[in-house]
Amino acid sequence: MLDNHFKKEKFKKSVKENVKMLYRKTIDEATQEQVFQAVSLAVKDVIIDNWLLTQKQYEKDDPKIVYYLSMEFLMGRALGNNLINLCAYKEVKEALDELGFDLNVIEDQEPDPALGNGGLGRLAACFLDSLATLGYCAYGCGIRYHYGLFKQKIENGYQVEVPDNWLKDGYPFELRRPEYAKEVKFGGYVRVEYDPATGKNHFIQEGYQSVRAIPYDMPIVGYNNQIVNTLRIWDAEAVNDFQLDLFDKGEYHKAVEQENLAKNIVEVLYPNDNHYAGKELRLKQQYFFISASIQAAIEKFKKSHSDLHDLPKKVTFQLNDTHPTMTVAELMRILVDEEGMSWEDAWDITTHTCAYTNHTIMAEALEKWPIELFSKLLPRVYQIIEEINRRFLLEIQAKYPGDQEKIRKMAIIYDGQVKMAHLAIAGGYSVNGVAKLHTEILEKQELRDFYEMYPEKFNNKTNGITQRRFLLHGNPLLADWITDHIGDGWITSLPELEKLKVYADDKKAQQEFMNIKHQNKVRLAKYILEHNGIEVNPNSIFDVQVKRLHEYKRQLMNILHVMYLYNKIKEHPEMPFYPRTFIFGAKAAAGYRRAKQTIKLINAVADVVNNDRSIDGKIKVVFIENYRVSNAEMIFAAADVSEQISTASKEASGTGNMKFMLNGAPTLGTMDGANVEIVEEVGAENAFIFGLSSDEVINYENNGGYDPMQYFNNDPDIRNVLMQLINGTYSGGDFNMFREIYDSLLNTNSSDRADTYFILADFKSYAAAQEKVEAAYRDEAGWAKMALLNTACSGKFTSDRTIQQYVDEIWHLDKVVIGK
Ligand code: 4GP
Repeated sequence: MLDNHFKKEKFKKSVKENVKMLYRKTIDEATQEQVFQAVSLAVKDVIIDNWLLTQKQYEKDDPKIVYYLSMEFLMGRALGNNLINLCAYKEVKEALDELGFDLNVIEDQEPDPALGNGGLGRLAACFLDSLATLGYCAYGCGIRYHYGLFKQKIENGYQVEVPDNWLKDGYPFELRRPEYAKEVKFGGYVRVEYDPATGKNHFIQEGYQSVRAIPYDMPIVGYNNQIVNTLRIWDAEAVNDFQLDLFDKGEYHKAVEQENLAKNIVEVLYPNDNHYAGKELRLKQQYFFISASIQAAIEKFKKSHSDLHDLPKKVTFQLNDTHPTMTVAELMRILVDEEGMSWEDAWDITTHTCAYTNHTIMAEALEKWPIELFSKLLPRVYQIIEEINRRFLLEIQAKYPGDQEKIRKMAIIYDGQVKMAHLAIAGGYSVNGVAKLHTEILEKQELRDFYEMYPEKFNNKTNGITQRRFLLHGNPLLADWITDHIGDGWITSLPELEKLKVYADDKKAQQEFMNIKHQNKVRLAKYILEHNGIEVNPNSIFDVQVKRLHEYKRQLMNILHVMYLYNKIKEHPEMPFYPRTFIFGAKAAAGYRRAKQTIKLINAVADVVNNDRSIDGKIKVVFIENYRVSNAEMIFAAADVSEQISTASKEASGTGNMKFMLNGAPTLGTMDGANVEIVEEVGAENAFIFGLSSDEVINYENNGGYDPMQYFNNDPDIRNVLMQLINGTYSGGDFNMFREIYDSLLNTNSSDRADTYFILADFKSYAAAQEKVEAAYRDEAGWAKMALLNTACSGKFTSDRTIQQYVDEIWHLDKVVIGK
């Protein structure tokens, strides 16, 4: 549907007008950044019409709403994506050409809104895209961090974090909505007032500090359906009127504190992935956005409904991991304290409105807040959680009389801590994992007691990704080729890619497919040369591992394997070897020492290997600086091999694996997370699987018996590589630079189990799988077929399928069609 605003002449005119209005310039005087702003404004204008239309339709239909509550939304750039979903990309590209600008360059002016760390934040962004595209009424609710995830610079091989001031030039795709501001209260104490008329106690928070939460709305454009949903992110401002009052009373300190609270609360995103740091400010952030979001949701509900008992029919709160679990208590507080409802009714409503998604089984990610901190910051909310806990324990006792062990393991408050996952499970009607294997592990292992008690709450929703961003926008050559062969149905119905299977053996199709891959590799090679100064050969195998840096993801195993290959080439210069480019991209949490050392090691190996003329460029190692959504799109399109090598059982799902598959890169991986389902779809013969199974890993973890020393002692290749960590080979003679990594694998003097992530156990099967990759790649037709089949079989992994399952099995939303 080509909106008439995108008729070229009209669009050009409005861009010129915007440049004039915004900058008092003519278009030929404007900078690329100014043109970006002007173009975005012109696009926003069209979006706003659809946004209004959508709002009207929602008012008319009164559909059930899902609030997707998340501390993170890793959106990536909006301009290109909005044009894609408005079906106006090509028209706008032409219009800009005629004005003398290149749309790609204009897109590059946009900061990458990085309000998330990795997996769960990017998943939230894909989900919003699918919700709008499928026509469901959804709000994303989050925080407008003034600084998103840091920018990564590599200096002397080390990661350096640079603040990401993404708002500095103003962000064109947001709308400030002060009329919907909410007050959020922290601290103070609770006064109880007995009302003899009703016989009820009233709980009144006093002596608190508060901040004003101001929503900023970002449009979420559905694909070709005129639907525009909303991502509502909350900013904080001081509550000014209160302040004056305090000044008058001489409470200067309190006024300043309140001002600071507002300043600090939304300042920065915590840069941790799969990890809980337990900072007070983080708890404040959680309550801040949850309180504001839930207040707004209830207010909206009450505008068009009279009975709050109907809330579960019209509203669902989906908790993206435990970070938004405060929802359970905040909803209870509003229903009981503000709406005067009985505890029982309020609990019934809450437990039919909240649902929880688990994204990790890493123990260090479990949120457990110290009671002292919690109760001081949120006195009333804490009281409510105490009461929820008291009743929950009675329920456990009724089911398992006399079983103290169950109470110890399941209590919401225990051992001086508030356990957020337990609250989320007790307070919600659904608990889901994000891949089949992950959900199974939750049921059998991590959340076993809860599964036993509430089996009906548990379900699986295997993750998915949006093909609109990661194929249609990120890989236009392949997107066009697919559309030429099977039509464009795949854009909204990814399983149609299956129709490509008939081309798997077709020589011409194979050649075209690989030719596109080649062009994408050339595009990436150019980027690498410009950004890293490293020349890579587009005819080499592009073997790619891009994701957050985490020990369980085992980037370390990958680079140790590179060291091993390098040793082999040096020893046997004559051996046949297909040139490889090992590409890494990863940010490490700022305080994660081991992860940062791994980055240094990768860069140190790159330095040695890339500069060793004697190996004829057979191996190149590239660490792509500042990996993020925008360069990810280009990287997936150019990959030959997708490295998904986490220790089995540790990666809940993975979503990068799906993006590679969609773009025709076979998986080299363990049977972990969604890899299992990828292999199910594409067939084991079209993937390279290796390593311990998740059962084997869990068995070692539960029963012991793993000894990495055995591998070190018995395998000279492994020993050789490990010795190179401490003999100066990659550190200019410094024996200590990588000592800690060495120790972590064999360890001898720390309390952690040596080689926690089973790198040495899996090393040789990984090397063998890598050999198979090389052999397979030499068979050109065979490889082309495999690559093509990966794309053809990736239909299951669209987030449209995931969202439809959430809708059918958890949310029960109503479909909305504009104009109906
Ligand atoms: C991630 C998981 O590590 C990843 O496997 C999964 O695909 C993703 O969530 C989305 O479900 N977890 C996190 C986290 O991002 O911080 O726990």
